[in-house]
Amino acid sequence: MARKHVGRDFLWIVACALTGYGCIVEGEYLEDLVSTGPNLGISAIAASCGDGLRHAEEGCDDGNTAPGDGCDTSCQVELCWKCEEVIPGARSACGAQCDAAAGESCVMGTCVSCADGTQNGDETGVDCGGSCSNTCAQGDTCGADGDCATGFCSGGVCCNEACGAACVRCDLQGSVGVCAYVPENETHEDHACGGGTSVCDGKGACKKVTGQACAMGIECLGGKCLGGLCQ
Ligand SMILES: [Ca+2]
Ligand SMILES: [Ca+2]
Ligand SMILES: [Ca+2]
Repeated sequence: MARKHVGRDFLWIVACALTGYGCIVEGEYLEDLVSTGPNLGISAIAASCGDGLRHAEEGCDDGNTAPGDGCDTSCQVELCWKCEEVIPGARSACGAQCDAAAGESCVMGTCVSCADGTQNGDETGVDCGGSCSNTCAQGDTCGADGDCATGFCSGGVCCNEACGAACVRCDLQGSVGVCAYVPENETHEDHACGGGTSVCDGKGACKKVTGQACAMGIECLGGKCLGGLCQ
């Protein structure tokens, strides 16, 4: 076998003994050589994407430059596809890795489904929420009411009720999924209780702290409004 390297790396003049189907030169299968002689092939081949030969700089070459079939316009393997050649360097055959019949889709290069036992894709819980038809159970994480079997997503948790009052929340430790009172003297900034002027009273209401302007004692955590200020 003789080989002469001409110019840049992807242009070669090649001579090699024919295998009957082409030549293999340094691991690359050169099918163009078949037609050039009964026992000796001589050919000048400019490597290109879409020529049906996977060259070293190509992740695949399926003989075209069309995308969507596993090997893209620049001869790189597309996400969630696998491309192989029977002979290294020959034409690539590509197959999709995701099983569409089993509900799998490709997300960021990974096959995901609503039945794979893993939280993936846009699921808010394991195989639930997001674009899955399954809704998540009470206490599971969520992004919208529609993610939850209960129909209520509050504070990122599937809740037993809407839980929208000032000093209740559904994600308190020990009662996740159940709308419960925020403990006394704690704040709930998401529900506009806090900011140094008010705190929760432990019974679901937001009250003003000492020194804040008031009209009635019921506004104040201490229960007293004297001289226009909470005591
Ligand atoms: Ca090629
Ligand atoms: Ca292609
Ligand atoms: Ca899943």
